[in-house]
Amino acid sequence: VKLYDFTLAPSPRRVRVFLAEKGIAIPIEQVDIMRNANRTPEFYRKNPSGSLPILELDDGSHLSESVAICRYFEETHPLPALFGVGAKEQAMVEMWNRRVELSIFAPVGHVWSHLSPVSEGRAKRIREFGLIQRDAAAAGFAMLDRAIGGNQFIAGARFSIADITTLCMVDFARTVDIKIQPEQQNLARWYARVSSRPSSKA
Ligand SMILES: N[C@@H](CCC(=O)N[C@@H](CS)C(=O)NCC(=O)O)C(=O)O
Repeated sequence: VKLYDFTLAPSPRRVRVFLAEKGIAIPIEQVDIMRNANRTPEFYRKNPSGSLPILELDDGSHLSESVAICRYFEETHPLPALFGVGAKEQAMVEMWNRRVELSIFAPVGHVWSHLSPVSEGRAKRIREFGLIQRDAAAAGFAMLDRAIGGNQFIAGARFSIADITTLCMVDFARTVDIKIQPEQQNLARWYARVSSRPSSKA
């Protein structure tokens, strides 16, 4: 197997952190998406959407979507369980992972695309849309802070892919100046806990 990755991008990082938590080491090839190295006919054959991460399997087939890739490794290396254990916990992990992806990660991505100087010239931008998405991301941070409460991890007592998604989102959000607010102490404690794990360096 081989992972197509771009170190600076948050989605492939989700897979790198997941692999680090599992103790799995695989070959990694960098693809510079800022230079559109992913927008080639050859690359579209690996993933029609052209986005990273992509996992190349030994039979020559390709998997994309970070969660699908993580699910593959959850099946091949079940321990430690990162998608929850048992019906309720697995559903909680799914709930939080989707919630963070759809209601926070996506707006942060839109802020990057529509407002960041780094993404200027890549695609049509609408400043007003970016500002609305910035508010949506901020509301998402407040929601997360309320939800975490005194829990150790996003989906409850066990570290999961929902923590990985949130970690990668929070770090990426910082690049567009969306930060954990001083009053969001639950979120701040969670961030300190999760970013001190060795996997966060992946
Ligand atoms: N839902 C996808 C999102 C993938 C995605 O948006 N990847 C970005 C990097 S974070 C990318 O490759 N962007 C470059 C492009 O689309 O040209 C996943 O989780 O894998």
